[in-house]
Amino acid sequence: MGLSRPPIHAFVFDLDGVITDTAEYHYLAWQRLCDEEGLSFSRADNDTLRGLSRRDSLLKILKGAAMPEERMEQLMTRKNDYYRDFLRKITPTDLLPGVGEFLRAARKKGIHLGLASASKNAKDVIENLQVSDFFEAVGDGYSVVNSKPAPDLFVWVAGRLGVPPAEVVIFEDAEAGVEAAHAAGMRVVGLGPIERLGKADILYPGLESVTVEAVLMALG
Ligand code: B16
Ligand code: MG
Repeated sequence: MGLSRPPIHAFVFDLDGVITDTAEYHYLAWQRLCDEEGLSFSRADNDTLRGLSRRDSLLKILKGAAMPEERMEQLMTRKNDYYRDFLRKITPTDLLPGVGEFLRAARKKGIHLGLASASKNAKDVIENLQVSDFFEAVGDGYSVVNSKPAPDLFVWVAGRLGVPPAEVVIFEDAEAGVEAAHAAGMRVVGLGPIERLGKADILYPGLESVTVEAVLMALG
Protein backbone atom coordinates (compact mmCIF):
# COMPACT_ATOMS: atom_id res chain seq x y z
CA MET A 1 0.00 0.00 0.00
CA GLY A 2 2.77 2.41 1.09
CA LEU A 3 4.53 2.08 -2.26
CA SER A 4 1.56 3.39 -4.22
CA ARG A 5 1.20 6.61 -2.26
CA PRO A 6 2.24 9.90 -3.85
CA PRO A 7 5.48 11.45 -2.53
CA ILE A 8 5.30 14.14 0.17
CA HIS A 9 6.57 17.54 -0.98
CA ALA A 10 4.85 19.99 1.38
CA PHE A 11 3.77 20.37 5.00
CA VAL A 12 0.94 22.82 5.69
CA PHE A 13 0.24 23.87 9.27
CA ASP A 14 -2.85 25.15 10.98
CA LEU A 15 -2.01 27.99 13.40
CA ASP A 16 -4.16 27.97 16.54
CA GLY A 17 -3.58 24.71 18.43
CA VAL A 18 -0.66 23.62 16.22
CA ILE A 19 1.93 26.44 16.11
CA THR A 20 0.67 28.35 19.15
CA ASP A 21 -2.25 28.22 21.54
CA THR A 22 -4.42 31.25 20.86
CA ALA A 23 -7.54 29.23 21.84
CA GLU A 24 -7.29 30.63 25.38
CA TYR A 25 -7.33 34.21 24.05
CA HIS A 26 -10.27 33.42 21.74
CA TYR A 27 -12.03 31.98 24.80
CA LEU A 28 -11.40 35.04 26.98
CA ALA A 29 -12.53 37.41 24.21
CA TRP A 30 -15.76 35.48 23.47
CA GLN A 31 -16.40 35.11 27.23
CA ARG A 32 -16.16 38.88 27.77
CA LEU A 33 -18.49 39.56 24.85
CA CYS A 34 -21.00 36.95 25.99
CA ASP A 35 -20.95 38.24 29.59
CA GLU A 36 -21.63 41.75 28.34
CA GLU A 37 -24.43 40.54 26.07
CA GLY A 38 -26.02 38.11 28.55
CA LEU A 39 -25.28 35.12 26.28
CA SER A 40 -24.36 31.79 27.87
CA PHE A 41 -20.82 30.61 27.10
CA SER A 42 -18.39 28.15 28.72
CA ARG A 43 -14.98 26.57 28.13
CA ALA A 44 -16.76 23.52 26.74
CA ASP A 45 -18.63 25.76 24.27
CA ASN A 46 -15.32 27.34 23.28
CA ASP A 47 -13.83 23.95 22.47
CA THR A 48 -16.56 23.37 19.86
CA LEU A 49 -15.45 26.59 18.07
CA ARG A 50 -11.93 25.27 17.40
CA GLY A 51 -10.91 25.97 13.81
CA LEU A 52 -14.20 27.66 12.88
CA SER A 53 -14.27 31.17 11.37
CA ARG A 54 -15.31 34.15 13.49
CA ARG A 55 -18.73 34.25 11.83
CA ASP A 56 -19.36 30.50 12.20
CA SER A 57 -18.29 30.80 15.86
CA LEU A 58 -20.83 33.57 16.52
CA LEU A 59 -23.57 31.63 14.73
CA LYS A 60 -22.84 28.65 16.98
CA ILE A 61 -22.89 30.82 20.13
CA LEU A 62 -26.28 32.24 19.05
CA LYS A 63 -27.62 28.67 18.75
CA GLY A 64 -29.86 29.50 15.80
CA ALA A 65 -31.29 32.72 17.27
CA ALA A 66 -31.84 35.28 14.50
CA MET A 67 -29.84 38.52 14.59
CA PRO A 68 -29.65 41.38 12.07
CA GLU A 69 -26.46 41.39 9.99
CA GLU A 70 -25.41 44.82 11.25
CA ARG A 71 -25.62 43.69 14.88
CA MET A 72 -23.62 40.54 14.08
CA GLU A 73 -20.92 42.70 12.51
CA GLN A 74 -20.78 44.85 15.66
CA LEU A 75 -20.40 41.81 17.92
CA MET A 76 -17.70 40.26 15.73
CA THR A 77 -15.75 43.55 15.70
CA ARG A 78 -15.97 43.87 19.48
CA LYS A 79 -14.83 40.28 20.00
CA ASN A 80 -11.93 40.88 17.66
CA ASP A 81 -10.91 44.08 19.48
CA TYR A 82 -10.78 42.14 22.77
CA TYR A 83 -8.84 39.34 21.07
CA ARG A 84 -6.31 41.72 19.50
CA ASP A 85 -5.57 43.20 22.93
CA PHE A 86 -4.31 39.75 23.95
CA LEU A 87 -2.38 39.23 20.69
CA ARG A 88 -0.08 42.13 21.51
CA LYS A 89 1.34 40.00 24.32
CA ILE A 90 2.44 37.14 22.02
CA THR A 91 6.21 36.53 21.77
CA PRO A 92 8.39 33.64 20.48
CA THR A 93 8.05 32.01 23.93
CA ASP A 94 4.41 31.30 22.97
CA LEU A 95 5.39 28.79 20.29
CA LEU A 96 4.05 25.37 21.28
CA PRO A 97 6.75 22.84 22.35
CA GLY A 98 8.76 21.34 19.49
CA VAL A 99 7.48 23.72 16.79
CA GLY A 100 10.77 25.54 16.10
CA GLU A 101 12.74 22.29 15.87
CA PHE A 102 10.14 20.64 13.63
CA LEU A 103 9.98 23.58 11.19
CA ARG A 104 13.78 23.78 11.00
CA ALA A 105 14.10 20.03 10.39
CA ALA A 106 11.44 20.07 7.65
CA ARG A 107 13.04 23.04 5.91
CA LYS A 108 16.43 21.30 6.04
CA LYS A 109 14.89 18.33 4.22
CA GLY A 110 13.70 20.65 1.43
CA ILE A 111 10.00 20.20 2.23
CA HIS A 112 7.88 23.20 1.19
CA LEU A 113 6.19 24.82 4.19
CA GLY A 114 2.84 26.62 4.29
CA LEU A 115 0.40 27.98 6.85
CA ALA A 116 -3.39 27.68 6.57
CA SER A 117 -5.38 29.38 9.32
CA ALA A 118 -9.03 30.40 9.50
CA SER A 119 -7.92 33.48 11.41
CA LYS A 120 -7.92 36.98 9.92
CA ASN A 121 -5.20 37.75 12.48
CA ALA A 122 -2.87 34.93 11.41
CA LYS A 123 -0.20 37.15 9.82
CA ASP A 124 0.13 39.28 12.96
CA VAL A 125 0.33 36.17 15.14
CA ILE A 126 3.18 34.58 13.14
CA GLU A 127 5.00 37.95 13.03
CA ASN A 128 4.86 38.17 16.83
CA LEU A 129 6.01 34.54 17.11
CA GLN A 130 8.86 35.35 14.67
CA VAL A 131 8.18 32.33 12.43
CA SER A 132 6.87 34.12 9.30
CA ASP A 133 10.08 33.42 7.39
CA PHE A 134 9.55 29.66 7.52
CA PHE A 135 6.38 29.83 5.42
CA GLU A 136 6.53 30.17 1.63
CA ALA A 137 2.73 30.60 1.50
CA VAL A 138 0.33 31.90 4.14
CA GLY A 139 -3.43 31.38 3.78
CA ASP A 140 -5.60 33.18 6.34
CA GLY A 141 -9.19 34.25 6.96
CA TYR A 142 -9.03 36.59 3.95
CA SER A 143 -7.75 34.06 1.39
CA VAL A 144 -10.92 32.12 0.51
CA VAL A 145 -14.69 32.50 0.96
CA ASN A 146 -15.51 29.01 2.25
CA SER A 147 -13.79 28.25 5.56
CA LYS A 148 -12.92 24.82 7.02
CA PRO A 149 -14.42 22.15 6.84
CA ALA A 150 -14.45 23.20 3.16
CA PRO A 151 -11.18 22.21 1.43
CA ASP A 152 -10.69 25.64 -0.18
CA LEU A 153 -8.04 27.11 2.14
CA PHE A 154 -5.75 24.07 1.97
CA VAL A 155 -6.13 23.89 -1.82
CA TRP A 156 -5.34 27.63 -2.04
CA VAL A 157 -2.13 27.21 -0.01
CA ALA A 158 -1.06 24.13 -2.01
CA GLY A 159 -1.54 26.17 -5.19
CA ARG A 160 0.63 28.96 -3.82
CA LEU A 161 3.32 26.41 -2.94
CA GLY A 162 3.05 24.90 -6.41
CA VAL A 163 2.55 21.40 -4.93
CA PRO A 164 -0.34 19.08 -6.00
CA PRO A 165 -2.84 18.45 -3.14
CA ALA A 166 -2.03 14.71 -3.08
CA GLU A 167 1.60 15.55 -2.17
CA VAL A 168 0.66 17.74 0.83
CA VAL A 169 0.47 16.72 4.50
CA ILE A 170 -1.68 18.89 6.78
CA PHE A 171 -1.07 19.38 10.54
CA GLU A 172 -4.32 20.09 12.37
CA ASP A 173 -5.80 20.23 15.87
CA ALA A 174 -9.47 20.60 14.85
CA GLU A 175 -12.05 18.16 13.51
CA ALA A 176 -13.14 20.77 10.93
CA GLY A 177 -9.52 20.91 9.73
CA VAL A 178 -9.19 17.13 9.39
CA GLU A 179 -12.39 17.06 7.35
CA ALA A 180 -11.13 19.93 5.17
CA ALA A 181 -7.80 18.17 4.54
CA HIS A 182 -9.47 14.93 3.45
CA ALA A 183 -11.94 16.84 1.26
CA ALA A 184 -8.87 18.39 -0.41
CA GLY A 185 -7.38 14.92 -1.03
CA MET A 186 -4.53 15.50 1.43
CA ARG A 187 -3.07 13.36 4.20
CA VAL A 188 -3.45 14.73 7.72
CA VAL A 189 -1.53 14.53 10.99
CA GLY A 190 -3.86 15.15 13.96
CA LEU A 191 -2.35 16.90 16.97
CA GLY A 192 -4.51 16.32 20.05
CA PRO A 193 -6.88 13.76 21.59
CA ILE A 194 -8.41 10.83 19.70
CA GLU A 195 -11.93 11.86 20.77
CA ARG A 196 -11.52 15.00 18.65
CA LEU A 197 -9.16 13.82 15.91
CA GLY A 198 -10.09 10.17 15.41
CA LYS A 199 -10.43 10.69 11.65
CA ALA A 200 -6.84 11.91 11.16
CA ASP A 201 -4.46 9.54 9.30
CA ILE A 202 -2.09 9.55 12.26
CA LEU A 203 -2.25 11.10 15.69
CA TYR A 204 0.28 12.66 18.07
CA PRO A 205 -0.19 14.72 21.25
CA GLY A 206 1.81 17.62 19.76
CA LEU A 207 4.80 18.46 17.55
CA GLU A 208 7.25 17.84 20.43
CA SER A 209 6.47 14.12 20.24
CA VAL A 210 7.07 13.66 16.50
CA THR A 211 9.95 13.95 14.04
CA VAL A 212 9.87 14.80 10.34
CA GLU A 213 11.20 11.31 9.56
CA ALA A 214 8.40 9.69 11.58
CA VAL A 215 5.75 11.57 9.58
CA LEU A 216 7.39 10.71 6.25
CA MET A 217 7.63 7.05 7.30
CA ALA A 218 4.06 6.84 8.58
CA LEU A 219 2.36 8.66 5.71
CA GLY A 220 4.80 8.37 2.81
P1 B16 B 1 -10.15 35.30 13.85
P2 B16 B 1 -6.92 28.27 13.17
C1 B16 B 1 -8.98 29.70 14.09
O1 B16 B 1 -7.60 29.55 13.90
C2 B16 B 1 -9.33 29.47 15.56
O2 B16 B 1 -9.10 28.12 15.91
C3 B16 B 1 -10.79 29.78 15.78
O3 B16 B 1 -11.11 29.62 17.15
C4 B16 B 1 -11.07 31.24 15.34
O4 B16 B 1 -12.46 31.54 15.48
C5 B16 B 1 -10.66 31.39 13.87
O5 B16 B 1 -9.29 31.06 13.73
C6 B16 B 1 -10.90 32.81 13.36
O6 B16 B 1 -10.04 33.70 14.00
O7 B16 B 1 -11.34 35.75 14.67
O8 B16 B 1 -8.83 35.77 14.40
O9 B16 B 1 -10.32 35.63 12.39
O10 B16 B 1 -7.07 27.12 14.11
O11 B16 B 1 -7.63 28.06 11.84
O12 B16 B 1 -5.50 28.73 13.02
MG1 MG C 1 -6.53 25.08 14.90
